[in-house]
Amino acid sequence: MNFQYILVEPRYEQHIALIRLNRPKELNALCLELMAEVRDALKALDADDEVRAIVLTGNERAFAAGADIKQMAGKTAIDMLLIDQFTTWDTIKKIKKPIIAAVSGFALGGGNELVMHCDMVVASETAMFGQPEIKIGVMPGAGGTQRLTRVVGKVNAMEMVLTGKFITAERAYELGLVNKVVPVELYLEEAVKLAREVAQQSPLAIRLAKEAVLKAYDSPLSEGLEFERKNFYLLFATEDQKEGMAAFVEKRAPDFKGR
Ligand code: DAK
Repeated sequence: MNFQYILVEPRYEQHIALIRLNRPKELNALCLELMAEVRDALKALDADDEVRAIVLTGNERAFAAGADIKQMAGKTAIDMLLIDQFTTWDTIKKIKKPIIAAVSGFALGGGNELVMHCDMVVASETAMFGQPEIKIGVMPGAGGTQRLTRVVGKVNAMEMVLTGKFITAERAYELGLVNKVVPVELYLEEAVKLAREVAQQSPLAIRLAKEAVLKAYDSPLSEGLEFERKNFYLLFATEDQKEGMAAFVEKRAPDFKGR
């Protein structure tokens, strides 16, 4: 897959794909073209049967320092409306395969929002997270006020969104924004390790379980439980359920086929 602003390795290793944001001079600022490439790459990987987990990363200095301010600066409200970036972000939100963010350096504004679109996050000790939009006269626009608040709670979200202050990886861990914090030389490796653990499971079970966890974000408990129940029953229609349980009984490793 050839792109201008990202590097994509669909076969990074067995069942694991890697997407690397690649505008290093601009700290991976998320220009519209880059976001469109991320969307297209994710869609292609989602449709690729060989891929069971996707790792999304930047470089050591920056995951992404936010939307491209230079590209946005002169825009009017109507320009922004007509550009309709929400469709791109909504497509990313709907990717069915698990996405693991490997974050080092800055994850700011839209960068942090992109991290929050991922399912798990491994951060390097040098990672900094923030929603600094307030400092340039705006506010988060890709779910920052909503997703952040659900994860870190009202007062912490208020502090980040209203002051624009960055938080460290350690603080992000305390607040539940990231799964683990590791030395900088290990962040990608650890994210891939996590991807490997996910990729060993039944892809169908992973898909329905991801769907069910995400359902908890925007539905009352009773509706979420109902949804979970249906997905649970559905998995008993898969060959992987038979294989997984037979393997347990026979004391061997399961061989999941995604059927
Ligand atoms: N946009 C464009 N260029 C950026 C950038 C950004 N967000 N961040 C950094 N750069 C560029 C710098 O301009 C500089 O370019 P040159 O001057 O060398 O040409 C280069 O990257 C290196 O940056 P610095 O020289 O500033 O490096 P420092 O280490 O001194 O500072 C920094 C690093 C990350 C603290 C600083 O660059 C910074 O504050 N950057 C801006 C962070 C920020 O405000 N981010 C939020 C942007 S607003 C939406 C979806 C998403 C969004 C909105 C709507 N919809 C779906 C509707 C998102 C909005 C945002 O993210």
